[in-house]
Amino acid sequence: MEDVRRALVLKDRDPKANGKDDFSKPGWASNGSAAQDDEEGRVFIKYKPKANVGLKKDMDDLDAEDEAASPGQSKKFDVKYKFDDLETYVVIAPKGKLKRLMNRSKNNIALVEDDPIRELVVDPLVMEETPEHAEDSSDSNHRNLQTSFTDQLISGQWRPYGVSMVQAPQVWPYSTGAGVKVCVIDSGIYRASPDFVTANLSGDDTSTTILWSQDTCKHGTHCSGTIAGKNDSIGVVGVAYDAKIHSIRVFSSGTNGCAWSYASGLIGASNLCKAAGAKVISMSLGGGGSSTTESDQFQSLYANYGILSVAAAGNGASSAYSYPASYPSVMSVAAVDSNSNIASFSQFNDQVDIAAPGVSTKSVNSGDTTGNNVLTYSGTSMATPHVAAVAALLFAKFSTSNPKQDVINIRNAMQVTAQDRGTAGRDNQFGYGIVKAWNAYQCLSSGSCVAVPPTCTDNPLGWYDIDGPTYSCSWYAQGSNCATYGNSYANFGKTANQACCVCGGGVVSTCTDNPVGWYDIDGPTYSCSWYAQGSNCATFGNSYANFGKTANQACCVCGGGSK
Ligand SMILES: [Ca+2]
Ligand SMILES: [Ca+2]
Repeated sequence: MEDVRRALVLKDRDPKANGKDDFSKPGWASNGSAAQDDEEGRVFIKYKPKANVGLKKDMDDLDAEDEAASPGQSKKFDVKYKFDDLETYVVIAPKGKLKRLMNRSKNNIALVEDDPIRELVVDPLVMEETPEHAEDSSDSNHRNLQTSFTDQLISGQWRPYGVSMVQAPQVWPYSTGAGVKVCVIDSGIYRASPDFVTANLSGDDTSTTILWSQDTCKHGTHCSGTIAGKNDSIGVVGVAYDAKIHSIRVFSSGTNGCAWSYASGLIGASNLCKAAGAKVISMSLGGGGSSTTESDQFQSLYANYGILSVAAAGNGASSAYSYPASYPSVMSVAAVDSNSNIASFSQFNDQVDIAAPGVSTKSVNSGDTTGNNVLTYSGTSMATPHVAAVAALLFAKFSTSNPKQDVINIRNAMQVTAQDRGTAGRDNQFGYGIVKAWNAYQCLSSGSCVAVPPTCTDNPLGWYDIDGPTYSCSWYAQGSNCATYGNSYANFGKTANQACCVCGGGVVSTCTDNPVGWYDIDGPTYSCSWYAQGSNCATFGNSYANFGKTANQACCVCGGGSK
């Protein structure tokens, strides 16, 4: 039954029905010269519903044929990951062999795209160690309109200016982040630092040699210290000093283990964060290539699991997008200095959500056994954990039995109560402004920051244009894509301007999925978006109930909901 019901809709979803090879988008895949066929490619291969067995068989068959032709010389498909929720393999193989697979297995393949590089987002020119202590506790930092903050040395412990700027001390009488787990995907953590509460640390090793509890790069430890440096008489105090840190080390190569990783590594790490029960994922990293697979992962974590992902906007001093920050489901964090001015390096674009302190930020120094030899770094990397930690303060106090609503409320509260800077209202440098924990706390306490479901949604949800899933409403919402292409490339009977209200042309709906984020008993793939496609609602809408509802009851967009 399973195979039948998924197979029934293949015709509707098959991009070949449009006469186009949706999965031939990567330039090398369709245009590569013969000379490039021997180069290795690393790609996501998304299979069609339930087509994983067929795809794997085609890979195995090709391997066997190549081995027969060149015994001992052939290069096999190297499967790095299999992400069941995303129905995706991550595969390394010569590009020529990948093209042969795409041709042979085209009935099984929904999408092939490159697995892009992700790097740490710290400015190496402004790293310095700060061993000396100078007492300064003159600055009380209690007024919202205040814009200048200083590092204070209080009873032997630094209270970095950023901790004061984000209003953490005002919230501490009510929440210190206790019980909330923040997952830090980075270069590991120096677990032995006396400035961490060892019992609050956990992690996952990504190999037998890449241990979460070590950090030769110092970056992950610095970010973790901003979140959960112990409140004592040494080192620094973190924004949410009782929060738990779950460390996943994805950077291990290059000088000091401080080089790059892949989007697929990030997806794998984020799955470990989810499994560990994290409410927040902090990612002080990014890269320029967007990925449908990676975007889908963070959207799923947000909408289906109530996990807030926060990432660095980038240090390129340009308007370039950086991913994962620039996906709509991820909060993109810009950096400001101790005077609340934008950092010269901070990237600016229409995906920036919020700003936080990230210039000359003091935090824990990996390898320092005293806890007092603190390290000063600058970067949107340093801004990111400030926002993650503010979210932890709020999750500790305002979590309910409805995590999907909680995450919407908490993100909304941080954005609407941020201190506006730069151009009045939201702008591309600061986003909504500088995150302020006490403002957000008060707003949530009063009930006035509870987010109402959006009155306007993409219709149909999950729409993408005739060239395939890459060209979704999220894609059209970026830059000038709507203005340039919004009336072309219709699909599912609608153009982007008609389908995608987020980019200004869409349909205002008074009907929302209920509950938001519903999916059927077969898992998150079979969401309201999936049911909204083709004839899925009509065919399957009364079966596969989950969360006490069928698709027709939960998904108004496909005809069964609370219109
Ligand atoms: Ca401390
Ligand atoms: Ca502004």
